[in-house]
Order: sequence, then structure tokens, then C-alpha cells
Amino acid sequence: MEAWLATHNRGKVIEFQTLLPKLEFHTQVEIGAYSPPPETGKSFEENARMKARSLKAVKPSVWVIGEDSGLEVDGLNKMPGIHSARYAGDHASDAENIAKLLKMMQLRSAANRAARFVCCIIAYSPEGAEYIINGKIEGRIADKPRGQGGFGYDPIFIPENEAQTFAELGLSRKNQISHRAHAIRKLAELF
Ligand code: ITT
Repeated sequence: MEAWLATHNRGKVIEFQTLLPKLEFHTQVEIGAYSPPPETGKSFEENARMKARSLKAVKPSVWVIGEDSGLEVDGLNKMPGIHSARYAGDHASDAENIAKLLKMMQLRSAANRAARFVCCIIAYSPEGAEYIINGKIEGRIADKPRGQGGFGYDPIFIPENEAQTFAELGLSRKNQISHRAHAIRKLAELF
């Protein structure tokens, strides 16, 4: 069965495809003239819905999935949160976002390194029913980036009960325990 993901993020696509191997994933990137909506929502759910609705308008008769996610750091008042992708500026790289986050923690002498990844999936069935699914993983922020795997903030996120970052642990471990893995497993029950 075909499912369309409203994302341009390759890392997300790999995780969805690995965890749901029976589905055939396509993304908005395959639609030449597609422009995704600006992420103006005030929550992960609002942003995920905007992404999914916008793609559903172009692909009305298939499963369409929007996902919005981010990292909440307690010592930074839950920032970067919904601003995670553009924390260091509009076209910031993962390395720039990580550098800004570590710098902000230093500037604020943020002793509390507790953090969590959260994600919200909005899925629309071919008939148009909406499903809202949330996922979360607690952890802490590492002193410096470590590891090569994953994407985004993976090199500085150490999940609870682990000693290594997501980037060091690698995709198969991340896919057992991550925020997105929890949400995708609930999503799988719909198919
Ligand atoms: P789309 O909107 O096209 O899906 P995006 O990368 O802009 O792609 P988001 O708006 O949901 O996605 O921003 C999420 C950001 O949060 C993402 O760019 C990463 O920086 C971070 N993030 C989310 N999940 C992550 C994960 O599993 N590992 C590392 N960083 C993650």
C-alpha cells in the first residue's frame, strides 16, 4: 500500500520506511511544483496538521502523513521545541543548530540538561479520517556532539537508560526507542 509523507527530511523518511517496510512511501519532494505550507502553528500538532492537509489536497485518495517534531531542553525553557529545525536561522544546518544549542546552554549556565524529543503525526486515511498520534522520549543533552548516525540533534541527545547519543547508538537502536518510533508503532495499528 502507498503512503505519502509530507516531509523533505530524508532522515524522517528512512525511519518511517524502516519501521513500516510493507508500506511504499512517497514524499512531497516527488511532486515537482509542490510548495509546503509555512510552519506557522503554535504546537507540534498544528504544524503536523498543516503539512498533512496541504499534501492531502494534492493526493486526496491515498494515506497522507504529516509529522512535526523537535527537541525540548528543560534548561532552555523547553526551547528549541517547535523551532528546532530553524533554531540557528532559516537555512541553518544541523551542525549550526547544535552549536547554537550548546552555546545557549553555556551562556545561561544551564545546569539542567534534561531534554526530550517529541513528535506528532497527523495521518489522513484515503477516506479523509484524521488520526492524531504523539510520541516522546526522555533523555539529556551531551557536553559535545558525538557519533555519526541519524540527523538533526542526534549527536547531542543521550536517551534515558543509555550512555551514548542517538548518533552513536545508530538507527536500529534509535528505531526501538525514539519518539518517532513510538508514534510510528501506534500508526502501524491503523494499517
Ligand atoms: P519537514 O518539516 O519537511 O518534515 P523538518 O526537518 O523541517 O522537515 P520539523 O519541522 O518537524 O522537520 O523539524 C524537526 C527538527 O527537529 C529537525 O529538523 C531536527 O532538527 C529535530 N529533530 C526532530 N526529530 C529528530 C530526531 O529524531 N533526531 C534528531 N533531531 C530531530
